[in-house]
Amino acid sequence: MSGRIRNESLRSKVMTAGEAAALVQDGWTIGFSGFTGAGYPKEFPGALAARINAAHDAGEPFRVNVLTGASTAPELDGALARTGGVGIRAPYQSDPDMRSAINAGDADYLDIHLSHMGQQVRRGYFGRLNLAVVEVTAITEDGKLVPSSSVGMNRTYLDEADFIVLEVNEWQSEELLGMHDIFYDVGNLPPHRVPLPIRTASDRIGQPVFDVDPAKVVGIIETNSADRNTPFKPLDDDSKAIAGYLLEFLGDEVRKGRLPENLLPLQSGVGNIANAVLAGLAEGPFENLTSYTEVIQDGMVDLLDTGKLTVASATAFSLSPEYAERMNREAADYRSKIILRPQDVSNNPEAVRRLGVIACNGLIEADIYGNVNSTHIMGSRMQNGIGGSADFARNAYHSIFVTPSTAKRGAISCIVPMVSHVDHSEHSTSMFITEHGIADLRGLSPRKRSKVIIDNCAHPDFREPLREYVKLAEKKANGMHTPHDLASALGWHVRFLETGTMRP
Ligand code: 0RQ
Repeated sequence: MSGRIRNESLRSKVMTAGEAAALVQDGWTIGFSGFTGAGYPKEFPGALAARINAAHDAGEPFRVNVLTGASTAPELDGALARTGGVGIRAPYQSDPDMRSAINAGDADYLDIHLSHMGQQVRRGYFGRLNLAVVEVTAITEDGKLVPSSSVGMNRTYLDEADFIVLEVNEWQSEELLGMHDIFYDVGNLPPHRVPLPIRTASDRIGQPVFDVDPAKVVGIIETNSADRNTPFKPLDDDSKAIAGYLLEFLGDEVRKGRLPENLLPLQSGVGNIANAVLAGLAEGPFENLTSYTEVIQDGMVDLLDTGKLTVASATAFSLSPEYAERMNREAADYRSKIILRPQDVSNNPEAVRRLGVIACNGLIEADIYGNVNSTHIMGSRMQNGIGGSADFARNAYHSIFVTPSTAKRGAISCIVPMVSHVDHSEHSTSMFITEHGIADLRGLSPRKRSKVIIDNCAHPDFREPLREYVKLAEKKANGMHTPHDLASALGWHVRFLETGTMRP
């Protein structure tokens, strides 16, 4: 037994993952820890998948509802999705097998703003939370839980679940103790909410550990397994160009006196482009930056190392294997500069608005009037989910969206006449950036927006077809505020589905 379980009465609850999974009943709703490949339970999900498969082999029904912080890893989302035994999945995923289960209509996916998840669980929208399965770094002598590499929904799941299984993962550095900031009052439901006392990204307002009711803990599994995040792709020319335009824009705003020299707290979305933007900042002129974001990617660790970033506040790490090892080795040094918070604090609209966060997120497609689709391929097929993008985009000081101008080797234009699904409406978007340039939408009416989006952001091959669409729409529309030709507005998507390309 590892020395990580320091509370004597809890030590007696150690068991195997198989023994813990045997406690689960058909139809249970389980709240798992885990956020972008960090801090998810490593052994319990596999054992539960085996239990579900065995039930199915015996001709018995067995389904569980899977709630998490956000996406996890193949050992959790993948393993459970492959059983065909996932009922509801919420609030975010990015796993290929889970995506297939959702798009096959087998698993019911509820794609939910990450900051809203806590109140939805507490109000019982998913029914009773039967079990919480939470990875921790250690259990203290007085029975408190030291969080691991993500905080996510853990506070809520530990508080709300009938039963709790803990995984104590020795791979996580013990030096993480003190990095987390667990604020409890944010979970109060209306009309008992209190102001969130965050005035700067570096404010600590809570405690470093989770409280837990030991009577609810039914099992403790000891593990020693690494978090599994996908490594980032090497920076390509398009990502570097996008980062360049963003830095130029920020520099201009400082020169015009509209942003302070150290900018405002940065939020950077998931994905390779977001990581490239961070790499650009590491080489850029800005000093004393802060970040108030959802995940800490490799690029943000580099920024901390250069000293250009003074503090990074988030809910989880989303590090490549190499950077995760480094974080583990040097957690004691990073502890003063990194704060991991519950996701209803990291993504809290009140904090995002007060701090004036500069939000930068990826998209699947944007339309000529500024609406953004972050989630659906060709209107119907779920990619990942909205995640925290709208928690930030809707409330940010600048709401920037970045994307390559085309997808699928140029067959798809990411700038389209009308988005096939809306996640962020025109009212929440203020800038688009592609490898061709930046469309600054501030102060522009829809028709003026369409001109700058097409001229500055669309791929040159799609600019004329987009202008032709605008001409047609202006002729056919029943109003000139946001002119559309409803008969052909989604024609590009239809053409892609029929021919494999949006190109005329
Ligand atoms: O498909 O994987 O099959 O090659 O979508 O696209 O270009 O690799 O971009 O990794 O930055 O992800 C919006 C999905 C972008 C992400 C999205 C295909 C493309 C590829 C991925 P393949 P890229 P990224 C919270 C931040 C929502 C959640 C969020 C996302 C795959 O950013 O999930 O923002 N966002 N969270 O080929 C068809 C198009 C396409 C397309 C791309 N128009 N049509 N396929 N793809 N555009 C806040 C935080 O703080 C973290």
